[in-house]
Amino acid sequence: MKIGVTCYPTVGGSGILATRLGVEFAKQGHEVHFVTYERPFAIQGVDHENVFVHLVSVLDYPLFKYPPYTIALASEMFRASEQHGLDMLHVHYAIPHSTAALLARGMTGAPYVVTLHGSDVTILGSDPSYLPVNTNSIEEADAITAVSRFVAEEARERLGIRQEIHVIPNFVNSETFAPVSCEVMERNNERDVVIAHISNFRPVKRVHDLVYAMAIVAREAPGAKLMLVGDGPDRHSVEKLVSRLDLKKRVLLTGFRSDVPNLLGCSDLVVLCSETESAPLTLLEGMSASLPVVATRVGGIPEIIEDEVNGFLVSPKNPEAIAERILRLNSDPELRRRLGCAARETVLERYTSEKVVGQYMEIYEKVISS
Ligand code: GMT
Repeated sequence: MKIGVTCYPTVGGSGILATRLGVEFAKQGHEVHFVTYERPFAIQGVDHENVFVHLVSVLDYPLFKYPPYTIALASEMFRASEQHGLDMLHVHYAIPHSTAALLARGMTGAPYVVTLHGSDVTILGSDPSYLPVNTNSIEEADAITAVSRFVAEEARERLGIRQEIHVIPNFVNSETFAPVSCEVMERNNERDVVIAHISNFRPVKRVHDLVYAMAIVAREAPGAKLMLVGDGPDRHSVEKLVSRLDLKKRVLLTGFRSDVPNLLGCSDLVVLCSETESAPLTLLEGMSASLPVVATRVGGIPEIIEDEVNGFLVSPKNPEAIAERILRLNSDPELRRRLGCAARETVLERYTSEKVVGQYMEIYEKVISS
């Protein structure tokens, strides 16, 4: 099969998921053509057999305040389809990718599948500036998928989508994200925990809540450390808060890291305190590494975490609740072990590439043959 894939190549989980999925199909012998404005981050510096990248070039012109990216993308989709005889397009994140795919299908006849990831439905997708065109471009797709039941329900409620939406969860490579011993840093206090948070530091992640929680944790567990991995708009203000709360010795901001599996090997638990999430990859990665997780009871997270069974759920915007769960885990290694094992079991049962990738292929086969 020849599959065109469009996503945001260098920001966010939707691009990572799209690239992971494309690479999995390429490994199975399919031809995968990424149509994006940059080479997708996850394949930078790596040449995969059967993987091709078509870069979208956007002509700037003094007349434009906003260069029309959607037209440039649709043009590149058209070119890639014509030159390589693509069987279909799979677009991740509806805005503006499904609109470009709809335009391209009008010219080539190639069907398109759209995967809804989160704010393409909620925050952005339902904003009046995008709503009618976004809804129409999703509704017109040959198949629609969503990464959680939460996103599917939001698409029905907020966008009024009536077509069937197939819920296909996000996935991890359970061998890449496996329990490993700590080799990349010194663990000089084995008694208190190392907490990991990995994100793009967008306001929706509420990283400040975790820093406030850490101030509470530090009073009872002076050896506990927090490792904040990643970069993004809130990083600077988070750094300032760490200084203001006198936590510089306890909180390490690593910046962006490409060796997350190793960092998880040096961690005892993962915390995610977002105000909304559809199906966070970082949670699945921590769970796959057999770590207990503390996460907010928002969006699609309760579809993954069962409170006190394979992690802890807490209410959002509540540093005290996060601190309380961290302290419980800190003082009870057996609880950490039990939740961590259950977390890995959950991943192996439902969220590995082996369990998930085939669900997309079934959809592709249906849209191509109909
Ligand atoms: O929707 C967004 O805000 C951005 C999007 C992205 O591109 O990273 O994130 C969403 O998609 C990811 C991949 O499916 C999910 O892991 C994230 O939970 C989801 N983010 C939100 O819903 C905030």
